[in-house]
Amino acid sequence: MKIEEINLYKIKMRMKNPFTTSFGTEHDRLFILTEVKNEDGLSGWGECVTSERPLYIEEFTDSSWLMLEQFLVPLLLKKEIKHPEEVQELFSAYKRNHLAKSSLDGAVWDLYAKTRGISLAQALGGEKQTIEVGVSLGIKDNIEDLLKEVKEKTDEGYKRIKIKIKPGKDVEVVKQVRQHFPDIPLMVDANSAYTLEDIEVLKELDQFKLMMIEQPLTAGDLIDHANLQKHLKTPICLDESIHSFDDARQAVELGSGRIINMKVGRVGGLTEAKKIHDFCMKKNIEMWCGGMLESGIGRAHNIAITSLPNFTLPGDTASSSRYWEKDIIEPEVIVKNGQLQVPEGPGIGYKIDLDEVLKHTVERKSFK
Ligand code: OSB
Ligand code: MG
Repeated sequence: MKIEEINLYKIKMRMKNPFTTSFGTEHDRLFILTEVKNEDGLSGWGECVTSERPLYIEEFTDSSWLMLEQFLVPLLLKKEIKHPEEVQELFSAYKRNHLAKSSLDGAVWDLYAKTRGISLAQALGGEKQTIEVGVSLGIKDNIEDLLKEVKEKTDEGYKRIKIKIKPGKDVEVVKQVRQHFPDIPLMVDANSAYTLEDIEVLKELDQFKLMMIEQPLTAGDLIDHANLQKHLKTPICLDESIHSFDDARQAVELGSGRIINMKVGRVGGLTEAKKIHDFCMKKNIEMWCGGMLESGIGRAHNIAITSLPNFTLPGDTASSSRYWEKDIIEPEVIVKNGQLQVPEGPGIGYKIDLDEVLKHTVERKSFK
């Protein structure tokens, strides 16, 4: 297929509820949608899962916009693509900028699946028809609000609850949640808010039967995590430390954690995500699909990758309605009893609601 046209949409969408992590609170999502068109006018869609500020990762929405328009779009436009794996190769000379790269990589994968009349899940080699998901709960000002939300989400059937923690809002918070919900599958995510100096606090978390503790230490670190894992019974799950296949390989070799949170954007796209998946499967490293407060398009990509067999633990892909008054896809993503059906239609398997996309578009650029 030939990439005849690429459209970038900068989108601003208000979240139903603000989301707080150890690095700050988000009220609005400012992100980018990418649309790639082939010679038949067929469109593939991707999402650049950046935020307005570089708090989770060094990229931010305006940096990715520049990266896309100055470097990545010119490389892809007018190219003849036989297989989406070529996109990663095409972008490889430019360093990092994985969220930007992934947004075009994902759009090309979607387009490729559509040209073949198969689902994106199928194109990736996924076989699951149903996937299991949990939900990620932000830091709350008071414990009552958190307990209420845990109850609500547990009643809705989510397969596990993840709560965000930070220094000063950790042991006591987890203790309360455990007292009220002794048996739910529970985990915590620190978003790299601790150092090895905090080892005693982190060890205290061992008493709460947590499934895992996600990214306790610095983003990018593998060595301190390996050291910490030796002192913890609770498995460490890596998020902000895994940006590539080589990171995953080295993390496994060093023993930096026992579980990997896969975010397709963070590793630069579906091709790299699949490579990491296959490696983890061989090495018996469990994994699950993380979330970046995506719109329906990013959510659809997450569902497709989660259909691969080594996504053995519930991910963070919750219902559209948890985040948005109205999502930009049809139908919306609906979780029932903690389960999602993997769509069988071509590509991402959801229709894009273009009116809704344009309603939230604050900047737009077309390349032909
Ligand atoms: O660390 O997994 C994270 C949201 C934004 C940035 C980082 C993270 C998160 C979440 C929310 O945990 C996941 C979601 O519901 O999409
Ligand atoms: Mg995380």
